[in-house]
Amino acid sequence: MHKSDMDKLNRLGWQRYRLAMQPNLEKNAHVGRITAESKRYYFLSDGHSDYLAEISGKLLHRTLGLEDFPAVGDWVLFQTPESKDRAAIYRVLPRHTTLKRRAVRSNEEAQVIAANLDTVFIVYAVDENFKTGRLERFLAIVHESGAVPVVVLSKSDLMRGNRKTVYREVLNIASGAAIVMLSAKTGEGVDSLFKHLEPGSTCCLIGPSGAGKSTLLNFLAGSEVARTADVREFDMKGRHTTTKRELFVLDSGRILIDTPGIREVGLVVGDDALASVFPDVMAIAEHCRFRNCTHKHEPGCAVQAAIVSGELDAARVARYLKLKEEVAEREGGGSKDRKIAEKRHAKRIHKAFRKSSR
Ligand SMILES: Nc1nc2c(ncn2[C@@H]2O[C@H](COP(=O)(O)OP(=O)(O)OP(=O)(O)O)[C@@H](O)[C@H]2O)c(=O)[nH]1
Ligand SMILES: [Mg+2]
Ligand SMILES: [Zn+2]
Repeated sequence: MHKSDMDKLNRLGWQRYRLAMQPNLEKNAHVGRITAESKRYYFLSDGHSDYLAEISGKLLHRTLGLEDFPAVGDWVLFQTPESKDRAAIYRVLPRHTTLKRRAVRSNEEAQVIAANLDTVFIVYAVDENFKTGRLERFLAIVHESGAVPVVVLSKSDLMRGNRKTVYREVLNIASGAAIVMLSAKTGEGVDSLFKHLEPGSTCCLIGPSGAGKSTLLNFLAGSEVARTADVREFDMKGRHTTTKRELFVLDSGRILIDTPGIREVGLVVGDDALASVFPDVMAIAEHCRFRNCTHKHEPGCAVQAAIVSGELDAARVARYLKLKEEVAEREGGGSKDRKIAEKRHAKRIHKAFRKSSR
């Protein structure tokens, strides 16, 4: 790769990726990064030009599940055939980190939200609707991804409750993740975000719809790069203003990925990620009499004892048990996952054949 090409790729975060993964590339490989995806095609950039792209037949044959398809943030190799107006992606380079959740309507297949992230901002609004609801789920998928989670409490200008109380409530569930409270309206608190956003690093914004992800992105970009919508426009189901995942390179050299609000955060995580989210529960569970204690009704259960003594919050333990069950269920259903993936694969190949023989 020419040095000038490399410099352009570095704008997209290539340097960090190269250091982490040391990809072994052919000399003339054309490298790009996926900046957005739509149902049938992708947008990618090599730092110099933007391309509309699709995956090559060769890559299609090798994809088994949704996870094998390119996702926003992926580094890919591509060609630009003269006969076609779209670039062809023929390889997805190994991922440094992968943020995943279970696909909507729970057909159990994992879906990649974004790849090659350094940091993930989990954005929650502390306005009058503030609830810490699915925060532990979000934290779990970030821990599993390998990226660093930061809890961003947005809309601090609309906070009704006591600042300290809100902060403490989040501190109790954030399991050591950094917490930043800010307002993208007044700019208050935004400065302390920058230490989690090194130039050249990639950060993804996730959280419920309406939390203020795109507004924060615009604030950091210094211009309206993403569309936002007034909360009053939200219906009861929550209106999803951002409809696709998209990567933005800011003038400051920071790379941010905006995503649509997530309602269901189906877990695709292992026990380790769960343990990272609930270190307090795990530490106490060490003292249960039985190693395989379910913390529900066993004699000598240290977790139940800690609830009684007030050391652990009963609601938090209940959430832990629920997530643990979900993780175990998924692990048991692995073969089902594969069957669904195989079926899809066959269907996809069939379709591609029909298309090419037309
Ligand atoms: N007062 C106040 N309003 C904010 C702040 N941040 C965002 N908002 C408002 O909240 C509403 C939703 O903001 P968006 O940025 O569109 O939310 P989002 O998280 O991107 O939503 P989706 O794209 O649907 O996931 C808009 O009306 C914003 O103006 C803030 O810090 N203070
Ligand atoms: Mg948005
Ligand atoms: Zn126990």
